[in-house]
Amino acid sequence: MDGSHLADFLLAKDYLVFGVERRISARENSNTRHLEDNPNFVFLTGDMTDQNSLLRAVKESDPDEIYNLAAQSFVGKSWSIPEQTSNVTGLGVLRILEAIRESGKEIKFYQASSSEMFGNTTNIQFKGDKKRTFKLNEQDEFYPRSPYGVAKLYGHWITKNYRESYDMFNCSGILFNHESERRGIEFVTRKITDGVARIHLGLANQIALGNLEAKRDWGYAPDFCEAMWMMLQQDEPDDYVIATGESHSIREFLDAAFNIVGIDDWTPYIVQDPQYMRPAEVDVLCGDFGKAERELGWKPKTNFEELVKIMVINDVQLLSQDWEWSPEK
Ligand code: F7E
Repeated sequence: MDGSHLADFLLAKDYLVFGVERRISARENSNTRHLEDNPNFVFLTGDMTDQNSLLRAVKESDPDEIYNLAAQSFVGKSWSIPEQTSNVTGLGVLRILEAIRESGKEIKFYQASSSEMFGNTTNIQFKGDKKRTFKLNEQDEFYPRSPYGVAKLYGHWITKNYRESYDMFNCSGILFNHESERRGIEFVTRKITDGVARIHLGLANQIALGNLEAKRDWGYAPDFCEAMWMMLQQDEPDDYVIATGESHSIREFLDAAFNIVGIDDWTPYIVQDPQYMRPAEVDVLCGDFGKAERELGWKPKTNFEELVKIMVINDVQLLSQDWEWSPEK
């Protein structure tokens, strides 16, 4: 999702963009299909677990900027594949940093850090006071709650460490949840908007979900990708929280999504399934984007209601056209 939005953004700024793609037998390219005929976009084959492929990607593209958006990014699955998650999401960052060092060039580097690194911080720091919304900033402590969060924390610290050790231009964006019509179907927002569209069109009659009480700070991915670029245009590298400053529960997301198709009471359509519960949950996340606003001049452009509307309408349109993903399309 982020790679395709960032590519669109950079291409509009006349960049020549190289996208590193991992080889898989069934290529899922619905988010990048529109880039294939663009003469300013080039696919390279690489893998975050393969140091030489990253060295070659840097050599072939000879870049001025590198954005690392690669990860095993699904928190829920990180308990099933903890080692692979650590290797890709954590050590993969080290491999890119090493490839940059090997190139001998000054290459600006952006690392996609995550609000999942804060994990349980809100509960610990604010003693679980559920009546208030606490906004986390760059100074708050990290307390990851999943193998994914732990791996992201490694990526965050190695990015900072190489900045300090080798004077590299490395920035981390601590991005809170960000979604779009290109979001993978396994993430809760898209799972809901796809399910709502199916229910609206008579194609399904329920959505199975896990914990409905969790609260997240949900922004719009294209807004957040602009912040990534802004970080690399600064004189000095630094780390920034990127968020909307608003937190909503899964229940509130359901309210907003069903409301768009004219359904007020969604309870008959939702079932709770234990398989979607996590061994350790992050109850609430809300970010303070004050530093990004002051130093980068960034703030979110799309609010929660607009985000939900974009996603629901897109899913209704996709399904109305009998759109079904297949590798040939
Ligand atoms: O879960 C709850 C779930 O999987 C959000 C990634 O981009 O943002 C994302 O991580 C919440 C959790 O995203 C279902 O328990 C309930 O509390 O959409 P999600 P995430 O885990 O917050 C961060 C910032 C990243 O860095 C990650 O890469 O929703 N939830 N029922 C469910 N979640 C899912 N996936 N499926 C359910 O059925």
